Amino acid sequence: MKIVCWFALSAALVLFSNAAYSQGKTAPKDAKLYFITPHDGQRMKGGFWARFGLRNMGVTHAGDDYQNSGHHHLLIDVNEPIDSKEPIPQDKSHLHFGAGQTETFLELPPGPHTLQLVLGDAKHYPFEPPVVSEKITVRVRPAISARSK
Ligand SMILES: [Cu+2]
Repeated sequence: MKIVCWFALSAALVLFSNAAYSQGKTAPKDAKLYFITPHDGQRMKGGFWARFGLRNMGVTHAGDDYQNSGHHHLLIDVNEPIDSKEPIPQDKSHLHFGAGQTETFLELPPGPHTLQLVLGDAKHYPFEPPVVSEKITVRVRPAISARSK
């Protein structure tokens, strides 16, 4: 019976700590997240490197709970606003860079695409206030082989 109670208590503590966590970690007001490349409106011939810049905060691995640091997330063609009470989703349009990467090679289908960076904390929650980059648009040109069809 005692064991059951202990589990119930620890489960309650886990729930409580997660609830407390979802408030969002505070970020320095002068934190700035931005794209080093590409720039807004840039036209691409094919695959390209996206490089992430961050000022006044540090980049660390997902799971590392250091103050004023987090890991990058790249949002591709996402229109919904960031919900600071929820962890950043993990799917094809929300890429996590949990190993502390600051760049990635992107190969997107032809056409316009929006890109935006969001910094997430150890548990993938946005900061408070959210540390996000400008949303930029890039245009990927169709490949020559696709054009001739
Ligand atoms: Cu993440």
